[in-house]
Amino acid sequence: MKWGFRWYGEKGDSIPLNHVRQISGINGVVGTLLNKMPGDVWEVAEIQELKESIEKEELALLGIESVAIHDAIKAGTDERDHYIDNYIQTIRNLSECGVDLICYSFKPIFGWAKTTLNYENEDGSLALLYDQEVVDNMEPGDMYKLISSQSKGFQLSGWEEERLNKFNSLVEMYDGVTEEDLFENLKYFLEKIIPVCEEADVRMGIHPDDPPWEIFGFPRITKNLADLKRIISMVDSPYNGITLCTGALGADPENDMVKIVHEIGDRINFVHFRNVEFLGYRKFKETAHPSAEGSLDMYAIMEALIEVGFDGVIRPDHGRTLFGEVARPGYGLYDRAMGITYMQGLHEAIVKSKS
Ligand SMILES: [Mn+2]
Repeated sequence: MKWGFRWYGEKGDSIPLNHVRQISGINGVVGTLLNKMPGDVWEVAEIQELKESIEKEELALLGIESVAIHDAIKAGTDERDHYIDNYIQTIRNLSECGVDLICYSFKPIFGWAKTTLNYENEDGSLALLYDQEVVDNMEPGDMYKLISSQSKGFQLSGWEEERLNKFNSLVEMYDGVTEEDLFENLKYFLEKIIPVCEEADVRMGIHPDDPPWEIFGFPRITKNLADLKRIISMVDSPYNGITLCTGALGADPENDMVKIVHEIGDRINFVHFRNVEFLGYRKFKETAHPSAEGSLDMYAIMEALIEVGFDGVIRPDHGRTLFGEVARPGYGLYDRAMGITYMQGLHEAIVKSKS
């Protein structure tokens, strides 16, 4: 496995790369260009600049998350071909710079949602929490206000102000778009891009819904094993793969993470390793990575990944905010650094016990 760390760039991240490189066993970072809006072409010079800033610190650029999908593609409007062409150009440009992994999601309006970004645990650490009851008493537009009021000034992916300003037109755009339509629109997109990915040697990994159920009545198509199987069968290529996010899918106790790994293991192109604690029906909080801290059996998930021969990029996903650090919610340094060391410990123990 390649051990990665999500990094938002020199201007967008609270953590300098020379700190990231001190994490033991780290291979590189999964990067982004925060200034890019969905639908923009990522230019070679910009990607190259990002790559060089990372390589200067002896780290590799292991992939990009995310290259966001324009709403015209997701909603299937007349403009979609134009934006798919742009996406294809971005794939080619990333390939030219040696990037071979793209994480993306195909979710209308709300990419991810939490109801508290800075929930204070008893020990004073901060975590993200989701409570469906809070959402049920909100209007969709209020979710933007909630997220931006708790973002500590960081620009959170999927919650850009530009999107908020367009909120009403976005809602209109998705009016009448069913789950079936969304699947069809994804298929249309994949059929166009995957041949290019094969040629350019760039693997795609679709990120599951977070939380993995419908919110505010918008269709969701990456909620569970059945959805993921349907997506990988749309275009049967290893380049059309999944980002296995254990904390996103795992927030629904119905999703058996070990079974999911065993059933679609050969199509997992990227792993986000994260634990959550179930607090009630459709209520959960993000925890430290070890199994004992949450509701998921992280040992069993790591074991399953080893059993299916996963050898791609894995990174610690959201951790708590600790030790008084000021960080993007979920993306502090300390809990993720401890998380990756725990992951490497699990990996070493499982590999050695099997040999
Ligand atoms: Mn994730």
